[in-house]
Amino acid sequence: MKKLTACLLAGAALAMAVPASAQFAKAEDAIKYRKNALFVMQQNFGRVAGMAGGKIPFDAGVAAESAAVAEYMAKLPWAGFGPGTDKGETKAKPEIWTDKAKFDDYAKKMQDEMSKLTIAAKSGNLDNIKVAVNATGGACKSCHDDFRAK
Ligand code: ASC
Repeated sequence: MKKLTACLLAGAALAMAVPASAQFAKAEDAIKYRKNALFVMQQNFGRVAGMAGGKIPFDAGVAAESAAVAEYMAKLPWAGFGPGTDKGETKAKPEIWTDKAKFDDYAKKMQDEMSKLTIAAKSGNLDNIKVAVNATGGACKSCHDDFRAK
């Protein structure tokens, strides 16, 4: 019994530490998962970008919180791009699975830029936030250009 509990706890800890190992019951669920993670990420990033672009009044607290949520969400979508999830309700191009290393590089670059955005947003300096928003948006765009269907 003790062993089983230890095993379950270790499994749970691993699942939390390594979201990329997430398993899904169906390919459809993985597709939904990655889309929803990207959606929540974009809503939070978009709010900060809106402030950087002067479309939304700048609120340093909201910017810092939104950037932190976007940074965390940026970790999640990749687990949903496993084998067999290339077909369905998705704009993901087949090249994601044939040129995985390039896709992974883009994913990492975006997460790195998102982390810098969190730091900039925490600083409360709007000029720093603008620079980081542009770099992050650029990382989103380059991946979309290569790997997202129109
Ligand atoms: C967004 C969004 C993207 C990126 C991209 C940046 O807010 O939805 O796909 O930023 O437009 O160029």
